[in-house]
Amino acid sequence: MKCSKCKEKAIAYLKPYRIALCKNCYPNFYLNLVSRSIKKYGILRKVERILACVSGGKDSSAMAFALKKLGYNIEILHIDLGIKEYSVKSKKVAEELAEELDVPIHVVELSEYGFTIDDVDVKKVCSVCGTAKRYLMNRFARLNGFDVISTGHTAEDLILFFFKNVLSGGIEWIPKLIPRSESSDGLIARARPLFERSEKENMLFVLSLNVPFVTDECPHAPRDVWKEIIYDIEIKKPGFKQNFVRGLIKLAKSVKVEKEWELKKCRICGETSSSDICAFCRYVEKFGRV
Ligand code: Q46
Ligand code: ZN
Repeated sequence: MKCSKCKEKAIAYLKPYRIALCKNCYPNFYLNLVSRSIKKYGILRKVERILACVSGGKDSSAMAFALKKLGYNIEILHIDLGIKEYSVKSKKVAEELAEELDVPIHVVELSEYGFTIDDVDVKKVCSVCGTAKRYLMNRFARLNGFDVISTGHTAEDLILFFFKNVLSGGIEWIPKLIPRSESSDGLIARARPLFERSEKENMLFVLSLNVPFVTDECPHAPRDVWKEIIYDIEIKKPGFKQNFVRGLIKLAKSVKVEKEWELKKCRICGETSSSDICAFCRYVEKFGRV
């Protein structure tokens, strides 16, 4: 198979775009797609100070790399979750990426709060981990004057989030699917510049440019049947993920939520919370060693 642009050997055929691309032509094609999403949906602005959250996985590495190449003003945040060798490798990758991009890196250690993800002895470890990451990202961005937090969420992540929440009756979350939210009440603006990109597109980008990323999977990651279902649909209906996610954004913008959370300040840490004590501080109490 030959590259549709330069006739060199192609690394992949991208069905949704009906194009085959080689290692040299793919990165620009990908960067154009990311740039188009950012502009079309007003996801980021060049004047903003952006905190790019890098876990070390291919998606967040692709996000930080693409933003820097497109001329955005990023600094990297890595959260060390304390998941044995996985966290050691992830932190190393985030540091390598920062060095390669010549951008500042900040590392927040979850252990400084008295526990790590390996100490969490409940079934839904990922739910505790997700809360901890969101809390630490927001706190760091707020205390250090960042305008916006950028994450590597993909089209698959948004579709999974939608299915899981709608199936459990949680439609009040639908407005949160928008690719850019603004800062309010101590919550810093959030941006998902890769929301139209698939994991495969991100993987091809990091591989074609040798961007550092961890290949190991988190040992706590559960098997996700929904992800397999989404892949099956994409095989039978190429372009499904992109079309679905664009539809989701329209839905997210049009849904009016009747029940608004009453936002308070956590009595322990002072961060924005829907209850007197925020979920993170409750975890610190539950899992903390001190
Ligand atoms: S790091 Fe944390 Fe993931 Fe590991 S414990 Fe689950 S949520 S799987 S992105
Ligand atoms: Zn708190």
